[in-house]
Amino acid sequence: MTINISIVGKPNVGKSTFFNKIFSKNISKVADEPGTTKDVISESFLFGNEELVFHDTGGLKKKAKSKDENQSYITKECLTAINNSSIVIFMMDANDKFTKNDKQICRMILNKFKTLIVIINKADLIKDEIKTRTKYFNYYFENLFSDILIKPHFFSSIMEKSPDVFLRKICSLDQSTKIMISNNKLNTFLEKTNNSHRAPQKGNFRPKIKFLKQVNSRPIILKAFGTRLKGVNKDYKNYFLKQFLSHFSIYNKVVIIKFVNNENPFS
Ligand SMILES: Nc1nc2c(ncn2[C@@H]2O[C@H](COP(=O)(O)OP(=O)(O)OP(=O)(O)O)[C@@H](O)[C@H]2O)c(=O)[nH]1
Ligand SMILES: [Mg+2]
Repeated sequence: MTINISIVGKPNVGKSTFFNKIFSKNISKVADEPGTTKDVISESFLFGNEELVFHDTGGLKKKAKSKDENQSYITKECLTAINNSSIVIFMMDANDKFTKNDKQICRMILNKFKTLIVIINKADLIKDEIKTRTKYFNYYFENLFSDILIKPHFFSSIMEKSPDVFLRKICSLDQSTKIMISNNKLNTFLEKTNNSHRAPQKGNFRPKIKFLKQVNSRPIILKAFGTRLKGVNKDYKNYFLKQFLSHFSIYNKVVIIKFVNNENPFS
């Protein structure tokens, strides 16, 4: 199987250095100035049974700064690479602040149902303690992306020996998008969740999810059937989704659960 992976992020964060590191060759031009990569550079290799195709893209800039022709070309090329990939690596500089723009880019990637891997590069240049920076980035990914389970990875594309850990992660994340979970397993999960924390009462009634069924993989979509489900509030939906993600160990991607007010899923 072929897995397409795009490496994206702001200019100069080290995308091309990381790309070259994967292939242990200087394929993509690296320079200490933003705007070095313009055209998407693609290269592939076999990792186990998988053909991994990496796409190194030019740096993305905030909309206001993207007016010039050069930048709009880079942005367009980058978006095409994202659309053609199932996995997107979003790279940041470890000393950078997490901005609204970073949030928007990650959200855009997730909304396209891509698997998102976040790499905080240049870890060797961290001025604070690594613990402080880990807390800083974890905070944003836990709080701004409350509908997915994701943890950023710190890395140094020039100091660390091998990016193998990411190659293994890519393969396992790709596998996890193909799953179809049996009704049996889903309903064991449902019973456990209902027993520990059922949806709160709305008016005189209490919603009850009675049956859970996966209707699609890539993206993973589930239907939750039950009574009075229109009364399930947003907090409970988020809670239920998070419980689902951790129970089935689904990381780095969006899962959709549709609540269907219907007692009998077969009707
Ligand atoms: N200290 C340190 N420097 C790094 C690291 N990764 C990349 N660099 C340096 O950062 C600069 C930019 O690296 P590039 O790989 O060209 O960055 P890029 O993200 O591809 O940049 P654009 O193509 O302009 O978007 C170069 O001087 C690299 O040597 C790292 O992990 N640590
Ligand atoms: Mg580059």
